[in-house]
Amino acid sequence: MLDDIQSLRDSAREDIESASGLKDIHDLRVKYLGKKGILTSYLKSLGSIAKEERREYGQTLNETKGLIESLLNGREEDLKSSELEKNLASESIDVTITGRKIPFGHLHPVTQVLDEIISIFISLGFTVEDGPEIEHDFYNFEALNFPKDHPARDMQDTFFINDDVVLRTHTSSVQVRVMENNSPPLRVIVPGKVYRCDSDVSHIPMFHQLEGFLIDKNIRMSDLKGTLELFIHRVFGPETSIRLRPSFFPFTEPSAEIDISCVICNGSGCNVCSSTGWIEILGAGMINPHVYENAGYEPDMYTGFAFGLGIERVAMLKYGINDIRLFPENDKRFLDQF
Ligand code: 2U9
Repeated sequence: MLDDIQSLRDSAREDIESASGLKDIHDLRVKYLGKKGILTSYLKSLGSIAKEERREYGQTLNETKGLIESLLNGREEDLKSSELEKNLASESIDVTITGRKIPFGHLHPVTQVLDEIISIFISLGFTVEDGPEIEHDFYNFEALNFPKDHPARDMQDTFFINDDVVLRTHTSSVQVRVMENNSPPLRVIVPGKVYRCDSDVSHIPMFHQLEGFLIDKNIRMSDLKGTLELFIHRVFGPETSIRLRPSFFPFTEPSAEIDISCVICNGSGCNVCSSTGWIEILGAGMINPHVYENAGYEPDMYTGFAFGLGIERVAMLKYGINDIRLFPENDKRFLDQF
């Protein structure tokens, strides 16, 4: 019996010394110490040993188990550290290689221009308001002095939800809501999406607008001109000239289109300004007294100016873009340039 155990020890030692990897160690642990392992089967046979020999035999088996375990653990450690040495020798890190650049995203060019314009008006004391894009006919048209069946409604290429509800064609609808809930003095801008059924190189069915107004006592056309000239100088530079041309909007009287000297050719004439030297950039005017009445104001008490501009149009001029449809297309090759 004891001879068998000695030869078990010898064969275990030989096996463990010739193990060449961690997988071998695992297999040998199973072979000798596993549930069905050689040593385990010896331990199970203890019961059949004569009582007087059992104690010594059991003790020898336990010592053998301890020996095999420590041989396995020792060899395992040796193999692990030689594997580590091997890896350290073969894997090297070159700390002088330049790092890989992580590409950062950025805001959409329309958002960049919108943010710039909003911050200019905030610096002039205007507050920013927001409102529904699906709007009642009253706020989008009626209150802004577009009576039902008035031809001026045709200018707006409206998307109808039903006879009384539309996708807002301008953000001025929000200003009517502001007037209903507040008393002058008011200095408000409303940036946001608007919808018109139109599509070509200079029109898209959803675009961004910023409409603004200022209402107080004794506000005059010169206040309108001074404010918008300052705004234009901040966006396009102080060398930019402006001119006012008479126009018509139902919600303002008198009304004007505001042109800037061409930012491309400086007024000498190019295809962007159709050789006129001027580019139309804003609509504006003094708020029509009917709008005050519709909002429940005393029409003789206040005066005010209002203005509106398309954000994509400003972005096109700033960046020299010739097709407005590029903005909603979201082609990364286009967007990456801003
Ligand atoms: C209230 C009363 C009047 C806002 C105004 C314009 C002139 C204008 C256009 C510019 C280009 C819209 O995006 S665009 O097509 N806007 O010309 N907007 S005055 O007038 C208001 C606003 C609110 C209560």
